[in-house]
Amino acid sequence: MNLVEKIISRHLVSGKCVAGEAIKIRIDQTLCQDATGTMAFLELEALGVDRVKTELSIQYIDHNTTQNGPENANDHLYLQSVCAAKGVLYSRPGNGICHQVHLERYGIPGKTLLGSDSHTPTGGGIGMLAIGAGGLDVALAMAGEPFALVCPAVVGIRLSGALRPWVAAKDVILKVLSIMGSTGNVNTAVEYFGPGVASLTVPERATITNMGAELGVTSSVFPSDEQTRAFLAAQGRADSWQPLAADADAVYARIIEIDLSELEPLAACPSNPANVKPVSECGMLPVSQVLVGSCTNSSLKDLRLVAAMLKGRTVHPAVSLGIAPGSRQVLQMLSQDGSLALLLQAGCRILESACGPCIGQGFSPASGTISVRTFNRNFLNRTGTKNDQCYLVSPETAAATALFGHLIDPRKAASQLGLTYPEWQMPEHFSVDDSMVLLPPPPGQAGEIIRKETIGEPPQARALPVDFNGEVLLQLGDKITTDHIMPAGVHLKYRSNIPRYAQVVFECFNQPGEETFAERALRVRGQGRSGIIVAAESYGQGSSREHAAICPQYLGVQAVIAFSIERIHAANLINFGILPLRFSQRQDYKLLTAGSRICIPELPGQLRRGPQLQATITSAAQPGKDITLLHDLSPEDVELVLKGGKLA
Ligand code: MIC
Ligand code: SF4
Repeated sequence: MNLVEKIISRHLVSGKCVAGEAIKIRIDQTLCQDATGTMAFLELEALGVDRVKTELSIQYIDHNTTQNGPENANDHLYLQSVCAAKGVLYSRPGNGICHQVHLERYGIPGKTLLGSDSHTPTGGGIGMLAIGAGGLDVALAMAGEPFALVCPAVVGIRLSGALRPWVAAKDVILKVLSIMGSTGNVNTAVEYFGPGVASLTVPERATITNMGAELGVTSSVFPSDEQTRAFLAAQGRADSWQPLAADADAVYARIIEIDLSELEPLAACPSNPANVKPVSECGMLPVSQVLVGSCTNSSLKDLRLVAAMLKGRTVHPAVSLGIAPGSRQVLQMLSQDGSLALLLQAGCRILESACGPCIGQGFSPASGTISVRTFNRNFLNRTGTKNDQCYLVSPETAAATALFGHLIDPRKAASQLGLTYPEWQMPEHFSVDDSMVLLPPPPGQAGEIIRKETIGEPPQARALPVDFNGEVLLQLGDKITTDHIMPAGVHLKYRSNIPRYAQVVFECFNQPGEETFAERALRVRGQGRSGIIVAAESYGQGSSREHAAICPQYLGVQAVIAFSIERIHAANLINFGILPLRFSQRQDYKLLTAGSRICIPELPGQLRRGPQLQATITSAAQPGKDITLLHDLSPEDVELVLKGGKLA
């Protein structure tokens, strides 16, 4: 067996561990972050659960920390009090980004982790089977329910050689993205193996598994070996270690060979993480902003390297350089070893240990200028600046760029500056201090759950009609991300207020002076028709935010028809009573422009009978045309979606 199969088999509750089979697995640990956590806990309360049933559940405060207005702090009060009541650990604001802290303090090789954040697979860097999901699925896992998924086909990535100086783990995953792309990888997992694995430290592995989210895979996993043991021992957690690896004769659906020693510095160019080019071929692009941080590249290793490169130098006058350490542990150690002083001396702007600019919370670049980031997503407008140009690179490339004021290959920068590659030594002991994580009191001893006025209600379910009569609200193209559907940035603070947040569904497609998407959807709903969204390939890429289903559902959307829908988003649609459908004939897509009508008679019977649905469309181009639509729902999903979702 390969490692993914081994971990799945040990956690299997139902189904067969065979690629493509519907399975359910036991979840050992859960994590939530605050932008998805408030809704997840409102849902957990709605489920009537007194106390969580996992080995460990933890809530992190890391996304909504700018606190413009009372909403963020109100969410934090609610979360702190509800975690105490339900038996959940609470990581206070300032303690760091969920994935970084979880890796340092709570991840355990061989365990399963379900997180209400798409970058949860960061935990694969330590040999966990870590999966991102919508908040309701995480709430159900906290309630002790197994997690349902399609058993993934496992792609093996065989690493050989070792990285050369100035080439980084980020370049490995950018290489993988250039090979596998960011679409078409649904129900796939990625497993790293081969002689090159041993040379990569846990933080480097975590950078690689983190951006498996951008491939759209279910999870990414590294073996648990001597590197893993050393990392856990340095975190004072040696007893959490166990060796784990694929069998020597393990079988993979596909094998990709990567010789680490042949890699070079790469960049993901605007505006998709899979739009990868060698940095040396990007040209001397002038840059206004460089940001180092996010759950991808904010480890001690990353930031010490940046400090060493900047030592005794000043950031280029055209550049604003922001650094967000991934955790309080990282920041403490940078301050203890003098790296923080080097960064300050160089003119860096030190941000708090949180997601910050990665989710559009400040640091939007100037219009028409280039931002270079060590983050994982460069979807259009995610920085908060319209038509932004964001490049994703390694910390090595970022620091070099900050010094030169234009995008530059760090090897070239090093030779011009006479820099030798800073050696990295894993500390024998990380600075361990868990005092910012609150442990829940024993059952019955927590105080009241605090609900300020901005804490809303969990979503209201709406059953699907027997005879489906819908209208297309919007016809979209390829790679529509959940950032397009539900913008974050300045709207992120409305996550616990569905009616308010729903006003900005598809805001980026609204035209000045015209009816907004939300107004159109509510008008159609008021006329008694179901709203329909039509899209092309890879609808719902990116984040796990279930609001990308909840808010459209609130506006009356009851179906999405696309060529393909990404895994987490498809599950979120079902969870909130929206039908995920596929075209059987690609040419039908063209007919379904906004305003077209679709009737699907006797929907429950058709859904239960099989994967094909007969529908009639009436569009400007073709009145009264019969078409066939497809669904991939299991019998259980059919019943759920008909009722209006899992809460119902
Ligand atoms: C993201 O990186 O887009 C987020 C913000 O972390 C999301 C979760 C969210 O929208 O709250 C994710 O990746 O799942
Ligand atoms: Fe936070 Fe960015 Fe990571 Fe999402 S991708 S968890 S916003 S740091």
